[in-house]
Amino acid sequence: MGKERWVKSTCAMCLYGCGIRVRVEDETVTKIEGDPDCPVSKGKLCPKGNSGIMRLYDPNRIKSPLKRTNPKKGFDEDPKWVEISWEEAFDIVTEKLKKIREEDPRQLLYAPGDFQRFYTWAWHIAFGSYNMLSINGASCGAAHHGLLGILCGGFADVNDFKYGNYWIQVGAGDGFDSHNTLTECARLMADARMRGMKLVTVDPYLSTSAAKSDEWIPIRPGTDRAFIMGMIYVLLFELRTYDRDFLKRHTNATYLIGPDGNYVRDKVTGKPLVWDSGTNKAKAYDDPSIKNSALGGSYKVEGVVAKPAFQVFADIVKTHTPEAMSEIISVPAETIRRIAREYAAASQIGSKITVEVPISTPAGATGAMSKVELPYRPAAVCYYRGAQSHKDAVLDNLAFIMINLLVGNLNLPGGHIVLGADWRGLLISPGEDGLVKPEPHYFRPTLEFKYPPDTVQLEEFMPIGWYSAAVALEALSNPEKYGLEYEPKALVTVHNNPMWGLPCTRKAVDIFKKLDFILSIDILPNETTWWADIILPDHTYLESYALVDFNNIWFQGHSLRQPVIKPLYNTRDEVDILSEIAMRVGFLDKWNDLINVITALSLKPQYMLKPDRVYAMEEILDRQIRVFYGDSYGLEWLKEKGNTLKPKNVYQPYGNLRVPFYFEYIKRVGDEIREKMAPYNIEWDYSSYQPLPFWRPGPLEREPEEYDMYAINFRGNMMNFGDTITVSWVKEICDRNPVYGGILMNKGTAKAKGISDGDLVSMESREGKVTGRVRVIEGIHPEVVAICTSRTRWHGHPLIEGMAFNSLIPISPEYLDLASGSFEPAVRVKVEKI
Ligand SMILES: Nc1nc2c(c(=O)[nH]1)N[C@H]1C(S)=C(S)[C@@H](COP(=O)(O)OP(=O)(O)OC[C@H]3O[C@@H](n4cnc5c(=O)[nH]c(N)nc54)[C@H](O)[C@@H]3O)O[C@H]1N2
Ligand SMILES: Nc1nc2c(c(=O)[nH]1)N[C@H]1C(S)=C(S)[C@@H](COP(=O)(O)OP(=O)(O)OC[C@H]3O[C@@H](n4cnc5c(=O)[nH]c(N)nc54)[C@H](O)[C@@H]3O)O[C@H]1N2
Ligand code: SF4
Ligand SMILES: [Mo]
Repeated sequence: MGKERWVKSTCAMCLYGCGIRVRVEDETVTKIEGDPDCPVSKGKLCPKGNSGIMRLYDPNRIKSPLKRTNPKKGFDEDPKWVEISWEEAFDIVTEKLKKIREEDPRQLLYAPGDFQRFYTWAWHIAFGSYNMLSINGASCGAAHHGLLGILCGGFADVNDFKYGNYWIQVGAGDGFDSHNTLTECARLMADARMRGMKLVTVDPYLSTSAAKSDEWIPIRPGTDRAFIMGMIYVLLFELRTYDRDFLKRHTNATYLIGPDGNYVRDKVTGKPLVWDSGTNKAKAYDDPSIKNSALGGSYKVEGVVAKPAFQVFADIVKTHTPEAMSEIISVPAETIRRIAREYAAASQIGSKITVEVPISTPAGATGAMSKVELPYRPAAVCYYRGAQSHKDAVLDNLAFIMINLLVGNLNLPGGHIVLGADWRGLLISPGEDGLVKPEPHYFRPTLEFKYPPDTVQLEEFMPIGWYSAAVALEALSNPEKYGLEYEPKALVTVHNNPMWGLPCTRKAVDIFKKLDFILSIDILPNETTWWADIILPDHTYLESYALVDFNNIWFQGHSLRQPVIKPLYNTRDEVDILSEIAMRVGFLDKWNDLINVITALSLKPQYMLKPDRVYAMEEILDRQIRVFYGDSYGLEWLKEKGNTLKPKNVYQPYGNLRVPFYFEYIKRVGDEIREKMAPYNIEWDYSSYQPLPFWRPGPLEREPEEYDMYAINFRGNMMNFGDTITVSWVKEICDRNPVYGGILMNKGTAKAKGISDGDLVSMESREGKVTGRVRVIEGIHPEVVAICTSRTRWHGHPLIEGMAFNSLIPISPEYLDLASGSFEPAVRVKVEKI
């Protein structure tokens, strides 16, 4: 054995960042372990993290800049790559992008995807374009992130593992497969289950979570909001169990709503009014003389008949009986009732608990703890992509927010924990009318309305929306309809695979075909790089730097990624590449400026990047660390230490500010944008700018009957998107696991269709057709076929063998939510034996 050393670093085999230690022998990586000093990984890693060696040593890595020599593009056209020098590559890229920037910078489309270096998501803004062709965020959190931002300045969420006793998991893989940091959540979930926490999973497919639950509720895809509305009916009308004190003191549920759906305001002060049933008078919401603010009833105030927001909601809920919802979701009404009863009982409304909480200061966590008494709400609903990323995502998210708010469990021990995305935590500041200030866009300011729009994703029309490439597919297919007055000419992708990840592959292909120039900055060949003119190879995470602070649940601080060996090939750091291009094309000043703001260098002007120099990653990080931790620290200090993570307080961060129960802000924003767009006669759907949730059928319910099945796809714990299937060790395990193996179909359904395990079938939707092999299983809803993400990759890398699942997904206004930018990722199909 040669010389051995261990290097601390941070995993990047998924978007999170567990602390790792890496063994290097003779300049060869021979083992990756969890770093015992990292409070997230605590010395353990998930399978993806363990397999990182094979990412580094993947023989298919892009080893030097590549130039396409076959000008014809298509999945059946070999690009005929030739290796070129960095100098030649930069010359070509510079010439193309310079011309475009001089002509009209909006002609650039950008597709970023690096969650560990979020400032790369803003590079195109420095270039002069806001155009986004990455689907990241839009296909999972288009409405989720925005609504949590409006609720309490948040971005993501999870239930409280530590104190929860009853966890309802709807369309999410927390603790088992996906969503929040797997290593950490699997450990916390196991501890909670050992402690006796009950787990119920609502999922059309017997996911790992469902398999490990006390109860699995197989639901029809895209109908989860109806399940939740049915539960709410039971809470309000059958059990009459909800946290009245929380609703009155911490939300706007008592604010009076007029017939127009707006707050009824005091004529003089403009403050929203509530009804004081103690004195039978309307009073300003913050009037200290209020004896008992009313949640129910109807009152004549300021010349109109007004109702407390809670009553307005109760009136909506009235029609959502468990019987009515049962038909929609294909789950018995009695199950909805029983789950609602269990949830209400487990919530322990009115109870308190004394817990140890970390002491945080505005500068960050201190590491010290203190004891506090807090309301105790040990039941919560955890939900993510499967539950709410659908056509009606705004309404879905409102329903899920409501089921948690009703028992008053928001950011309380045992309850539902909303989190910020990075080192800043929740973005909480006082807003209007006693509420937290709505922050629909965590990462960048909202674009103002503008016609004609600048962005292909029509961001200017969507004040609470995500920058949604799904909307871009629609707009670029119908540019005149939306007033787009230019055509995109180039695409730059960075750590992103839009040709795979975008829905409606046919439309993605149309866009790619029309582009003059595609640059991909990647490490491996994939569906997107196949279309590139130039590929610039990045280092892998084991060869590069990053200061990781993304979306940590219980800890605040940073974890350092550093090279554990010298780069194996003729590769360069992705950020260095972006800076070099910015310099050559002539917008380095703007790019450095954005880095200053996004990485917080601007907090200490002496560390800000100057406009005229390319800074290497090491230099940027060294400055960042000094800004956060003081002048005498820096990169060398953190290389030894690995991380600065300390426990953070997640409980009751909103203090005395209220959170919305009635999302008056969403309604108001909808009214405003409708008014701004009216003069331009743009065909647009404003119907999801709602203050409260309700059920209405979506496109899945409207498809022709011949498409008799629902197709969905799911992540497995081996998968990071479709990405890790290219890691040979992961691939080997997946190949042995039948549920990663093909189109999963229920045994009874297969029998009725004359299909057997292993049969080749076609799967056809209104939009497209694919073929694949069926795996017959018991654990799936009889109307559903499910495919693991690993099998939705189909091209580019030798280890990939799957079907272009996304080519089945139609995109048109019918399938889009034009408030959030969400789309319907489930699809109605017919499945036939070939
Ligand atoms: N291990 C791992 N972790 C990850 C990622 C990863 O790829 N791998 N990706 C990250 C990203 S970007 C995201 S968006 C999240 C996604 O995190 P999750 O939302 O947890 O992941 P999904 O597998 O997309 O969906 C969760 C479950 O929803 C189910 N489902 C599908 N349709 C429906 C439906 O209509 N109703 C219900 N109730 N369930 C449905 C699927 O069967 C699946 O079991 O994970 C993040 N974390
Ligand atoms: N069929 C299907 N489509 C989906 C989803 C799904 O579950 N199924 N999920 C949707 C969701 S929620 C999301 S967020 C998106 C995710 O979509 P993407 O972010 O596009 O997904 P990835 O597969 O992670 O693609 C990232 C690409 O980055 C490259 N890469 C990996 N490591 C590095 C690196 O260190 N440097 C560089 N420069 N490149 C690297 C890999 O080649 C990989 O193909 O997909 C969406 N689309
Ligand atoms: S959860 Fe993500 S960051 Fe942690 S070990 Fe697994 S792949 Fe790596
Ligand atoms: Mo995602």
